[in-house]
Amino acid sequence: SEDGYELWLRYHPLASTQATAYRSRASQLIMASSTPTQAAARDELLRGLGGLLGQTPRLSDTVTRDGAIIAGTPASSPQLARLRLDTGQLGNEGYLVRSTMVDGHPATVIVANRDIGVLYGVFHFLRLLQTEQPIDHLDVREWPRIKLRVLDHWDNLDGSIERGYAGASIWDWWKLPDWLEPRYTDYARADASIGINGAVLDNVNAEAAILTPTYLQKVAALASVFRPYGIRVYLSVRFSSPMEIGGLKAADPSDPQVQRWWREKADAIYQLIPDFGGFLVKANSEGQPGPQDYGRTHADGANMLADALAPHGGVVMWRAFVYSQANKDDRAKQAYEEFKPLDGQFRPNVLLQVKNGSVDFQPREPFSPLFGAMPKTPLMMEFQITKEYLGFATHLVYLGPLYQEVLSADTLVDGKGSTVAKVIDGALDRHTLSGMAGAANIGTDRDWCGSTFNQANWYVFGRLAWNPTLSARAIADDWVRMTFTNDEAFVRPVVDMMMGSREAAVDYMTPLGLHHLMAYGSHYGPAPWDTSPPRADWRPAYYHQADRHGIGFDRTRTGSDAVDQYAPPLAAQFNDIKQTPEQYLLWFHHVSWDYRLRSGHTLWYELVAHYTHGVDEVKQMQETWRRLDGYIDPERYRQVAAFLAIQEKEAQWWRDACIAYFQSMSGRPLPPGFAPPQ
Ligand code: GCW
Repeated sequence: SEDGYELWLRYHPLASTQATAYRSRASQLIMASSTPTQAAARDELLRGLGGLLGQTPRLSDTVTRDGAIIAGTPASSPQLARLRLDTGQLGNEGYLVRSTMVDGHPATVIVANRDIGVLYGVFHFLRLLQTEQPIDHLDVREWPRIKLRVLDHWDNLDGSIERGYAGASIWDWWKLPDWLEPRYTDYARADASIGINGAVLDNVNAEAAILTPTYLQKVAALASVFRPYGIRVYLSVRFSSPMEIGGLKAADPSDPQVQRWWREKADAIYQLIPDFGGFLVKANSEGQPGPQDYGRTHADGANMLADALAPHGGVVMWRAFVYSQANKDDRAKQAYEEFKPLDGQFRPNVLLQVKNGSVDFQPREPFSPLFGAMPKTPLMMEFQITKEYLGFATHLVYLGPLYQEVLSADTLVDGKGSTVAKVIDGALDRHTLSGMAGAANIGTDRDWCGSTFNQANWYVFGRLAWNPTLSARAIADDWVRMTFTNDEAFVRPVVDMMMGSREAAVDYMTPLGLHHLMAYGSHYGPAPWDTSPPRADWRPAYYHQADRHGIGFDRTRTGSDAVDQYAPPLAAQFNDIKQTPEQYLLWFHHVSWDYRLRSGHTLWYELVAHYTHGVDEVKQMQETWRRLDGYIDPERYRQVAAFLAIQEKEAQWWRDACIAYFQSMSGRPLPPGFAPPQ
């Protein structure tokens, strides 16, 4: 049945003409399977070819006919060694997929320096078939631009997931380590298929229990499932763990007893999990304990953990997501203020993990000014894949354009072209350690992600972590073909719909640079009026600042001066209302209702127009989908249709609620053309 469990790895039979052509290129398979990774790669290839082509190639030791596939490393395959292909640039994870002659026969080779590269190459080759690409003259050379490509699971040990909208945690802690769900392997396959090589298993709001021997056995069992797929496990750790499970009185990073506790804990972990990745830490943020509790800095805390992990090759991913009530002025400034002065103070095995924007995973934020501001520290990107602020499971919002917008943004810190992508892939400041993390959207729902289209967000995250310069549209195109069909009449409108979906959500939720208007707590639905949150910086009015005169957060030099956290040319641009891109207008400026935008219309008019346009876009998406009935299975078709209807209803709710509320501030009538019919 079409329940979405297969994700994009649907090896369903291809159209017969394609299949016939491909079969002649898959006549034989020469491929070792003596290591777990080799076996995983060979199993995947056979499974994929069997499903797509309705037949599997004959396994063989030598090439005896045209159309063989040879896959492996020069070390594991004498045939491949003899070809002397240039694998220099590939590193440990890269691969080649090439059409070439072997022993007088045309053949396809999948070659890498390490087994894991072969597995990645196999997935690439299968993708070419799934998307019906020509494979007669292949010359693919791929390697990841970013070293740590990690999913952060915000999974609690009781099985719930913070900001998870796809069921419970897929980690069944009760039955681990003795029962290994087959689902763990499918999870690893899906991750490996897009190059994800790390998984942080537990929530950043961490529980000390994860570091007890009982849980570490369970973690080790998961690590053993993931290992053949090139995925390392990491753990979120609670900074005060030495107190909670170690019996110490404090967790001060300068206390030798505390340092010893962490060293011994790290040693114990590596006894069980020799390739353990390291720790992720949320400290002194939203009530979590941290080094500042003892008057120490983030660097002191991170370095203590880094020293414990360093002998084993582990890393610390220290989060920069900090804000506090004490900061009355502007929450958006705090991370930069706390971390920038620490540049150069972190150990070499520490990465600073920075959310893409300076507030919190909003539908649109300018990139965080930390990117480019700490050249001596490897900065890791943190994206959110789960749609906490973007309609949870039901709204169709493809996040590729959001990720791409941030990655391609120019920080200008080192002249033109100093993009965020170049900061995080290490190219700009010559870091060898680099990383990109995504807060996962995965749960026990049959379709993993709560909706079919949410699967695309897991997919695009992985592909961009592998290469942050890829285009979101090209990735969407691959995903649609793999997930649904190669029929152009379906692919084109659906890709267009996906590409426009994020802007639609921005329009019906928070257009023109507005942010954090969501209901307190749930973050679902509009509540710009809500004064109930106990903290000022949790109240929407803190962000929108609407009054009789205007709306928007003044972050210019006459306001909070957050603009000066950016490189001087950008700071100047954002400081000037005339030069600020309108998509960030109310992020940086408090603007009068009658201010004229580039269109010549007033701000009030444009605000109403954007909200209305967002709703219209969703109606358009529904219209597109209505025309596509019959191209795919009825199960998935119907669910998407139903979810789009929910989205339309809620887009309308957002629009009406926000306009009504802001109208109570602006006192302006609805502009002509937008007034409701009498
Ligand atoms: O977006 C906010 C969420 C919290 C989350 C926090 C964080 C894991 O509302 O649920 O906690 O960010 O990223 O630490």
